[in-house]
Amino acid sequence: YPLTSIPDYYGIDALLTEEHKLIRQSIRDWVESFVMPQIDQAAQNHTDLPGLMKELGKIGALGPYIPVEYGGSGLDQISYGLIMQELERGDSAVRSAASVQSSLVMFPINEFGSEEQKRKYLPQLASGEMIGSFGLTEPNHGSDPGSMETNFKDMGDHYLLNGAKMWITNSPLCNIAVVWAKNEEGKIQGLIVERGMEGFTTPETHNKWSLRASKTGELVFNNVKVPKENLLPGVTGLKGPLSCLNSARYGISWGVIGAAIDCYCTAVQYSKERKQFGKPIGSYQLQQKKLAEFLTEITKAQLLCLQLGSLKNDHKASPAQISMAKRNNVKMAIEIARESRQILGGMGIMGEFPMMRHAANLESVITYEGTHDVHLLITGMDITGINAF
Ligand code: TGC
Ligand code: FAD
Repeated sequence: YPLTSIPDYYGIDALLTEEHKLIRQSIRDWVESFVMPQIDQAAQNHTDLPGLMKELGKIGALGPYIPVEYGGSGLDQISYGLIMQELERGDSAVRSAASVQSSLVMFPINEFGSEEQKRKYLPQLASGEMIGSFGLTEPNHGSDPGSMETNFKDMGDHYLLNGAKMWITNSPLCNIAVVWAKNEEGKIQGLIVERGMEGFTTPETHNKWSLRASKTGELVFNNVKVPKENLLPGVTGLKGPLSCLNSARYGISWGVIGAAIDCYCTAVQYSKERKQFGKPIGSYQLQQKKLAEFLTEITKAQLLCLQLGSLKNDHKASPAQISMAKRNNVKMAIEIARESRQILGGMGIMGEFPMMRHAANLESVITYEGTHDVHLLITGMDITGINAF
């Protein structure tokens, strides 16, 4: 099933610029030629796509909104969203790779880094020659990162870092990690830890049933000497890592629309071709109900993202607005993946079709970057002013 069509039921394309559409098309073409031919095997074999990060660099998918002088493309937030949508139409693992590199590694270096750090790391991260990871979650602190235990001490000419991070996308592959840790006053700060520093290891997490084409692992720090120039000077407190999450969660809101579209397009085509009781299954009301609901939900999600993108371009998107979009759209996508699989009957469980892969991937997406329930509580707090965590 080629990626030829995209539902645009409300004529939303009219609200995009020619540049947006060109960017979307170029990423779509790349997904078609690079991702689609190998993604099922990679997921089945639980292995990443070889050379993925350099490919993402070549097509401008790494740090699209980072200024050109640091190797980014200086694009707007809607372009970033459209890139994420097309990548996740291929697979959430591909979007994850781009999300982490762009929003969780390049973003904090660009926002909170020194001029030297920006010049040293950003161009190589933009080209994909360097792979970054983001260490916030710990074995004992996931939804509540403010209670993290990882810490560093000032030793005069360097910092001494101890602790461990868990569930870290691309940790086994990364050249650098942006690590959030507490200083001696218990305040959270960011450090850039480089592979090769003594005492720094990145064991891989095996046997995932989700995001199988993405590497996940730990970041372990055992008396790691981190040079003082590797501290991100521009931010202190939980708002540092949470600002990065705002950007990544925004990208996920768009990304999952891509996964939903892939399932929707496949289900529409199949329902017209597959005949039972002498008629295409798409002629039965129960199947039409599913398809009609998929398109309605995709359209609502597209409008949510487009307006959120405009707010973000104007620096007016609040964290709670981003939480609402992340929560709504991931739930929308996982439900479409599950329901559309049923439209394919037994065929729906096969690797030739994308539904099971997307549905399994979205189990991670509904959990990472703040769980479904955490985002609900963020909205609840925004409505009532009462923190229910
Ligand atoms: P709280 O007391 O509410 O806030 C502490 C400070 O942070 C500020 N803040 C924010 N700043 C920027 N953006 C946001 N979204 C912010 N939310 C809060 C807040 O103003 C305050 O600032 P200040 O100056 O007063 O100190 O914090 P809390 O400890 O009660 O926790 C709040 C909570 C639960 C919402 C937050 O911790 C949270 O979002 N938890 C979920 C954790 C999470 O999302 N982890 C994601 C890990 S990374 C990941 O999953 C990558 S997956 C990558 C991939 O493969 O795609
Ligand atoms: P917990 O926080 O233990 O939550 C368990 C359950 O309790 C959830 O349902 C949650 O909603 C619920 N819960 C928690 N607190 C409350 C409350 N106050 N009220 C009601 N319910 C509550 N992290 C990184 O730092 N970097 C990465 O690159 C990264 N990549 C990831 C990749 C994958 C594939 C996965 C699965 C995770 C990744 N994560 C990463 C971690 C991810 O962000 C966490 O898994 C997530 O934040 C949830 O934390 P937890 O798993 O510890 O669950």
